[in-house]
Amino acid sequence: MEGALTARDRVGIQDFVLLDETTEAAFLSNLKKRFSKDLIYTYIGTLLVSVNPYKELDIYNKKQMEVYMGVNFFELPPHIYALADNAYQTMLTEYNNHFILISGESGAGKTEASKKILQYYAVTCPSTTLLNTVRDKMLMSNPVLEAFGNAKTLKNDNSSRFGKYMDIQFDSQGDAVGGHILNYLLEKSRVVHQNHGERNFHIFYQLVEGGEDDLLHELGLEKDAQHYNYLTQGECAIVSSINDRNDWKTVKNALQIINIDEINTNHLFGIVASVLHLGNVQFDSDSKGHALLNNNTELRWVSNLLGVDAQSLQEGLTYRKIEARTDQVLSPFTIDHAIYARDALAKAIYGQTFTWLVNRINESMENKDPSRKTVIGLLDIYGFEVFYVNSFEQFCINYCNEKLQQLFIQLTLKAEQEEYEAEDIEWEPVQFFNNKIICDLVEERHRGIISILDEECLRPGDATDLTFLERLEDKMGNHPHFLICQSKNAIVRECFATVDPDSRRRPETVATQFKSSLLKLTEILMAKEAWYIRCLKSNESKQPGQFDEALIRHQVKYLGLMEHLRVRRAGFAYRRKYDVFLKRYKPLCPATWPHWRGVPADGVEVLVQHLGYLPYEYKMGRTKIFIRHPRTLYATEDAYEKCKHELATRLQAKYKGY
Ligand code: AD9
Ligand code: MG
Repeated sequence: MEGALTARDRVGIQDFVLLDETTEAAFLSNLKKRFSKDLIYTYIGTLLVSVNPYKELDIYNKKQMEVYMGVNFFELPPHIYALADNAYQTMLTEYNNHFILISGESGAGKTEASKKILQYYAVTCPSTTLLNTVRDKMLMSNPVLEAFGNAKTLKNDNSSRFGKYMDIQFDSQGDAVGGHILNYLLEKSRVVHQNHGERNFHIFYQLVEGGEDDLLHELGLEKDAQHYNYLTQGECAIVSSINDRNDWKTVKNALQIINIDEINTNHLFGIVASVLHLGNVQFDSDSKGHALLNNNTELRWVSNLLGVDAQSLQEGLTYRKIEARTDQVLSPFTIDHAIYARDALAKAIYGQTFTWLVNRINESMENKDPSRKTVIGLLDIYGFEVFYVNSFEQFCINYCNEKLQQLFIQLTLKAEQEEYEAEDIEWEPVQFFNNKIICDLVEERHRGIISILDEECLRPGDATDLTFLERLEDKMGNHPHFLICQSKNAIVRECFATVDPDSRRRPETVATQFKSSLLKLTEILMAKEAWYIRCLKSNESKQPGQFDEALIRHQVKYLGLMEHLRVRRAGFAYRRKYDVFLKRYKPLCPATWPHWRGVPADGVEVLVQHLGYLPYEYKMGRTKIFIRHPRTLYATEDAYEKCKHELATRLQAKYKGY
């Protein structure tokens, strides 16, 4: 009977912690029920699970933002705005730094989530005209970085091909006063090669499709993507979900907002065009098998647009310079070498330009006010991906995802359980799969894949993909998680080392640099309070309303959501050191206000007894109080707000006459 259905029957449960049973089947059934009602968000405690709906939902607007502003987390239906607001409110009351880790596989909705959070802060934080410009810059950094750093892949029409960590800086009033972006390893190989069904970075198509006639004329470009070798390998220059012409306008406008002036904008498009021309440079072979340029036109455009000498450029593409004792000798390339040199140049130019853009964006968002600030960091990286053929990029991307999973495990499953033990809280351990073994396989010194790769790259002589594979098999063929045989990698060539001419140190390979940058990122994140959004991909065909149960079950499993739920359910949602808890809430009890003379733990016990906490609602640890449900804390917080208000009114009345 329809009328007898409870809200729980109709829309499922808003927080998995409240499920009757913690089986995978119950978990999936709840997720599915909610998804079918367009309820894509569900909590596990304060963790937000999000399922990609692949359709526009009317839940992201100013009105909705206002509903969630300053409201306690569990009082309203789950929403990404609630998580954003809760992190923000905690930052303001506790004056500490936070980060929001958004994870999930390629196409699960991470980038969309990070944009929604940024929009939330842009609209809801208090503002002044000056600060509005900082905000606009933060918002507009997105279309620019997406144009240059995102591309259509088989998994996602707008796939991030770089990792991004963005700090949003707030002053003590909660105004957003600045921002800073750290970017991670752009997938440069895409500039010169795309798999079937994939595209190059969006900006190339935007320029060719949307660029004004005058501009294209100046850049020597045809208004047709089919004309360019670097744009046609994937055979899908036109994508129905992408409007390159409109995006072109958005990007041009965004470049202005982030303070890239006209001269630099022209240089920027000149570089993009030069890459397209470079891709059309072709070589013939002379009778000795040496590479010759078959036509000078494209090369002249490149030299023109980059402002470099055409002769040197041509020599660079067809000869290797060998430094003899007193002289330079030119040794001719074969066609293969020439193509390799051409592609390497295109990738290097594009990669450097991307870094340049990130630096400009950072300058434009820089916080000019030196006073103290707190930050909320947003982490949106490339999601886990497995293709038919996987190369060095997938290795790096998936390694990055394993590292973040390790961080999640460290902070939630491991640290949480260790804390209960350290605080003498009675606890039944929850078993979980620790992926540290996989991270070690990749990054361990001397024995990990990256170390072996380094050795091969730096070994003089005849290192090839095959010798690398042999070394791997030699060293770790018996390792239970050795994955690598499937990778048809161009690794050794990709990893040519960058040498610092002033340094005699052993040069670092791309893989080692990436490993170090991830290590630094982990340190940045570990120093902050964490919030998690776990994005799930609903189906592989990007269709609205399709809930592919097997696909989702798989993600629930590898993201460790069931284990997280079990720890959350058995554990405590909130904990604070006794002195911190007492300092805040002591006005709520006559025995602790204005001063508690004994040790803080006793004061807290007196205080919570006075507030009527039931025994199962909290536990007293060695140094902290643990509170099981957030609603207990919220009731206390509400009482505190009321009490503060009454105290202020009383003080006002008292001093009115002075
Ligand atoms: V990747 O690892 O960068 O390849 P993401 O970032 O996880 O991936 P993205 O946010 O780009 O995925 O989402 C992919 C597509 O799903 C978007 O282009 C939207 O079409 C769709 N999407 C994702 N989230 C939402 C949403 N909350 N509402 C509507 C969404 N559509
Ligand atoms: Mg993305």
